[in-house]
Amino acid sequence: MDLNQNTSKKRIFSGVQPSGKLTLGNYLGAIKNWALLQDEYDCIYCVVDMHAITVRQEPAKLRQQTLEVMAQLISCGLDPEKNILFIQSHVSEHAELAWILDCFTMFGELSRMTQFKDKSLKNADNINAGLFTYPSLMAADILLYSSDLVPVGIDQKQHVELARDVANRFNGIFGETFIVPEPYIPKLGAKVMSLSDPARKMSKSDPNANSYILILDQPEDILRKFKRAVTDSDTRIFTGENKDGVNNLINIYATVTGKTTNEVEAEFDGKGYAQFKPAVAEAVIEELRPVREKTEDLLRNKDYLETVYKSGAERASRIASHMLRKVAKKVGFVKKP
Ligand code: ATP
Ligand code: LTN
Repeated sequence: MDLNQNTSKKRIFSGVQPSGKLTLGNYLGAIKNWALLQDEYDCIYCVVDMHAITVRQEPAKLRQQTLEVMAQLISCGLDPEKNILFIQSHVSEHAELAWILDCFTMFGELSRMTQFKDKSLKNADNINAGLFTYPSLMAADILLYSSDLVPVGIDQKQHVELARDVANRFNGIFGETFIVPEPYIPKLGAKVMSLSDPARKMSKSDPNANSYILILDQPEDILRKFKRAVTDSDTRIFTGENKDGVNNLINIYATVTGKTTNEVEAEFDGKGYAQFKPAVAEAVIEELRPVREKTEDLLRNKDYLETVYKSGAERASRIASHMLRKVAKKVGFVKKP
């Protein structure tokens, strides 16, 4: 099935950076929930390798991670027939529209982006122009597809708001061209915190490998990481203030098992971490097992994977090239013969 602009369904677009291996946070907070949207919406998901090179990447690793993320989108439940799944660098319209949007995005706006400020601090020796104009490329990703909704975490909301401002500015100058997108925070979905510093979110770029669970982690690693997870001196299993570590583990267990926080507290009433931590690990191991096995299968079957991202890029390109032609005409470029 091809997604087309005439359907009454709203369009969803989101991107994942192949800047590392996907974590339990990416899975529970994002991709697992995206799979629930595939019947109700027209969904397009992109592995944003062009965004990833705004910080230094090892080429061989970037290639492998890009394929891994693509495989994981599928193994987490995104059906390649129902969703368009593609790799950003395969659809050149993204770079082309990004350039045009750069010329409608103000230096001051980009300077205010908190991700730019954070990443500049973290990569002080490589504050490149791509890191600065990252949000224009993201705006291009979103606006090329007339996306209505953009599922993102709270950290990306500012970028979606910038995409809205740029869309409105362009529409104001040239007439209705872009759909003005809304950030979309799905109702379901958990914020998963770091296992070593539960005040911070679990993140694939964290230098401490014990802070995150990877979707591809082996069961013994998952068990070891949960056993080492930081909790507090209170040995009882219940949620509360200043109990970030336990709150996080209870939240993970509840999300994976479908139980409420109260049910989890009741289940472990009178029990300690020696019982609770392995139970959380076990639940996560069983949740991730089929995803890991399917990913491993897909990575062994590179031909199938290639068919998916090739057809994804073709379908994406049909939509994107139409929009780019419209934009090129509006800004005054001569029609390509
Ligand atoms: P990085 O470490 O490179 O900043 P990340 O692991 O934080 O990456 P992103 O690639 O920025 O993840 O995010 C992909 C999607 O996963 C986003 O929608 C984001 O909100 C979601 N996500 C990432 N980490 C978590 C988390 N710990 N809990 C819930 N959702 C998360
Ligand atoms: N910046 C996002 C990834 C991303 C994205 C997008 C998300 C790139 N392009 C378009 C939504 C829509 C991130 O780091 N999570």
